[in-house]
This record gives sequence, structure tokens and C-alpha cells, in this order.
Amino acid sequence: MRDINSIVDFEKHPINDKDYIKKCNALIKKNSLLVLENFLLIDSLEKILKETKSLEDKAFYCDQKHTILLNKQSPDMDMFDPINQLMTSDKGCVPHDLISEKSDLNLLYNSNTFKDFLKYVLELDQIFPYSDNLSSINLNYYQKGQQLGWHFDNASFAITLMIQSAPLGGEFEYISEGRDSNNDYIDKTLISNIIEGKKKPKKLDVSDGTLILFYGRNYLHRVTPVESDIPRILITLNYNQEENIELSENARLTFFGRVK
Ligand SMILES: O=C(O)CCC(=O)C(=O)O
Ligand SMILES: [Fe+2]
Repeated sequence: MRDINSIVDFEKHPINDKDYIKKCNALIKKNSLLVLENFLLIDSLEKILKETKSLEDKAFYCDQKHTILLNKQSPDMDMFDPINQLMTSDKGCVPHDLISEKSDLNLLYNSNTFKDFLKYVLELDQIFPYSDNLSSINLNYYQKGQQLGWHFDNASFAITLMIQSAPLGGEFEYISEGRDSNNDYIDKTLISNIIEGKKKPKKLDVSDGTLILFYGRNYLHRVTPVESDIPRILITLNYNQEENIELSENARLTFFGRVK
């Protein structure tokens, strides 16, 4: 029987150990993101890679322009206002309902050990899956030339698993300041400088099997266009702080091409 012990490398990442959890909590508080390299055991990483490859032809490729707040452009606002400028995203996505129930991804996503680790590290009371059948686990494919434009997430935290990084391009870039969504604050000058390329963002070099936790609602981030023939494949594990939440129909149509 496979369980979380066949998926996570507990020697490197003892996610059920109090001291390790405390260390991870301190790190994410300090850096605004937590990078756990070699989180997946090699066997599990290979199994998941095979699975993502077998589902690749089912991916829906969005070709949408959006603002950094993931909205449509407003005709009532200056087109050059950084929160009204359009960004391009054209990655592909396979939604949750196409992933096998027996997949390591479902085992990990539903594991109480993993969920408890996330709750303690992110200081959340509870976390729940999405109640629609598409949004909880997503396989993301970035083919040559494809990207995810600058944005802030709608969700307060994001959890990603790198399955196949691109040899060229497809880099995760971010800044760890610029917005305080609780206080409705956005630093437009900083954001404009980043979007225009006048100020350099931070860059993460992410290796295969790495788990990343970050506060994507407050930190502007993007994935640069992939430049290699080998696609970038990344999984997002999506939870909510409340029960019975569905991703909006509009977002489902945009990212999955269908609502159910
Ligand atoms: O692909 C990534 O590394 C980031 C994904 C992301 O930012 C998102 O799905 O909102
Ligand atoms: Fe994001």
C-alpha cells in the first residue's frame, strides 16, 4: 500500500517533527516563501512525471490577458496604470478530475500528515479542498514560448511541486513586497518598475521534486517564457481556509476551458 512514506523524503524533510515544522515556519516568516528541495522521493517523482506526460495531451491552454490582480482591463482606468495593464498567460492545465484517485498526488494532497504540516507552517486553523471537481490539484504545462504573466494570486497562499523544470527559461520571478491585501495597499511605483523591467525581481532556480510554499496574494510573481523544447511541468496543490468553496465559474472557464 502506498502512503505518504512512499512519496515524501522524510529523511530530508521530517514534516511530522515539531522542530522541523518550527524551522519551516520561521523560514517562511523571514523569506515570505519556503523552498524544500528534494521533497519527493525519486521513485515518486518519476511516477508523477510519467503521469503528467500521459495526461499532457488533455491539457487546456488558456490564452488570456489579465491584469496583475487577475482581472479584465477596466475601460474606466488609465491603460498604463500598473494595476490596469494587461499581462499574457498561455500555459496549459489538466484539472483534478482527470487525475487518478490512486495517484501519489491525491495521496499527498489528502494526507493528514501533509495537511497538518501546512497548517502549522502557514499558521492556519483549517484547510479544505475545493468543492468543485476541477480545482484542488492542477497539472500545469508550459510549452516553448509559454508563460504566466505578472500577477498576485487570489488565494492567500500557494503550494507548488516542480516535476520538470525547463532547461532554458520558465523561471519563477517574484518580489516579496509591494502589496498588503488586508490593508488594501499596493506600491504602484515599485510594481511599475518591475513590470517595465527597470528593477530586477528575485529569481528562484527550482529543481525537480521541490515543494514551494509562498504567500502569492501579497507578492507579485510570474513565470518567464519557456525557451526549451522540453516543457516546464509544475503541480499546484490548492486548498481553502473555508469549507465548500468553489473556484469561480469564470476562473474555471479561463483555466480549464469548462466548469465541470
Ligand atoms: O508555475 C509556477 O511556478 C507558479 C504558478 C503560479 O503562480 C500560479 O499558478 O498562480
Ligand atoms: Fe500565482
